[in-house]
Amino acid sequence: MAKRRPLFVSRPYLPPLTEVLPLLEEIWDSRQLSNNGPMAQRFEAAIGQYLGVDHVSLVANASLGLVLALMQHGVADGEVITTPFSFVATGHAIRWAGATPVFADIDPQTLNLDPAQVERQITAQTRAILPVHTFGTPCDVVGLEAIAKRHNIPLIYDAAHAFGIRDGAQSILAHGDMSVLSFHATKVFNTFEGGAVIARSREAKLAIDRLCNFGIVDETQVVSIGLNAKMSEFNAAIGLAQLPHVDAAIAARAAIARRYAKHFKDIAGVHCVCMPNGSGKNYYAFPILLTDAYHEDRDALNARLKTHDIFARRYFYPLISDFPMYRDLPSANPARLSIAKRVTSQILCLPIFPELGRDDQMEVIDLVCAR
Ligand code: T4K
Repeated sequence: MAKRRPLFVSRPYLPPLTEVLPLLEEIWDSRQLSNNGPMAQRFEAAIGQYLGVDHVSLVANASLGLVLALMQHGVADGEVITTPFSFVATGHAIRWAGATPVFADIDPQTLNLDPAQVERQITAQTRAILPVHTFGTPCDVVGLEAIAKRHNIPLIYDAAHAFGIRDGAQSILAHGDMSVLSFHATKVFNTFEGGAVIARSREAKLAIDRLCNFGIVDETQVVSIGLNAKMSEFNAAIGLAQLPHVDAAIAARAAIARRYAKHFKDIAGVHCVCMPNGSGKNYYAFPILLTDAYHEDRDALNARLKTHDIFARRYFYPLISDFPMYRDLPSANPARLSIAKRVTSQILCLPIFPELGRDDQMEVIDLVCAR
């Protein structure tokens, strides 16, 4: 098979165009392009059924979904405790919702927020906790829930990476007060751009739906200062066409993850963060940590891969707390984020996507394993 160059960290899965066109014809016929039309309603029901959750609100992207979820929990002028080891959208959403992020350190195994560190950061100003299921690895939902309950603080999960993740028998999205998924092009399941907010009750879902549509209740009533965060009919149609293929796409990712894990098992200094261990995972990313036992540092390996036109990515480097708009916050002090600091200097996400060919992957593996 011809090698694919450049080789990027991710490449979107797309359904056959022939399966999309009939859905687009329906949109063309109806002339309903947005505002919770028939395609969005069908997709909302289908995605809820697939994920095993009841109260789904489609949104234009996860960033807006996070803002809506935080707004709904009244965080404005308060503090929201979150992880510094995430995509910058996590921090920005807190700011757009009118609150100040407070960073807490992460667990060295899961790379997710450490509940003990979260509890140390709780003050009278804390309005919510916003953990991330980083790379689809479930947070310590039990520990976080106990803290949230004890202090009566809402728990909102950034589940941008967590499509289809299960925690035992149930969806990981069943935890916390709300969870927010991303359906961005780079994700396990994509609608080009898109996302969803998962709520615990019908009332909470309706509140998000209203916030998503300017706060409108009906033609004469507007009850909140909402946004326009609606998913269009086009994106919903893509979602409907993608859904029948997502299990196969995840299975293809799993095979790729297994091959990486097998080859890296005995390589000194290469630690696989998400060891493939069965169902309930989605293999969104394949992050490795390069420790001192490896013969070069993370940036040197990344540069070496680039000379072969292979573009791995340092997700997440820099830490959110190191960006200029956050680094002066007291909680951004690197001395208090020692695990996150170490992880951000060691992390590298290798290419993983359903259509990654064996030869291409073997070249990545050989380059990582080469001395
Ligand atoms: N919370 C967390 C924890 C997140 O990770 C994210 C997003 C969010 C919230 C916010 O979700 P959204 O509002 O986006 O729904 C990418 C994505 O844009 C972003 O969605 C994602 N996380 C983040 C981890 O990765 P970049 O700036 O690294 O993307 P970019 O354009 O460099 O793409 C990465 C690679 O993917 C490219 O090298 C090539 C490939 N690619 C990308 C796109 C967009 C394609 O092959 N086709 C494409 O259409 O942020």
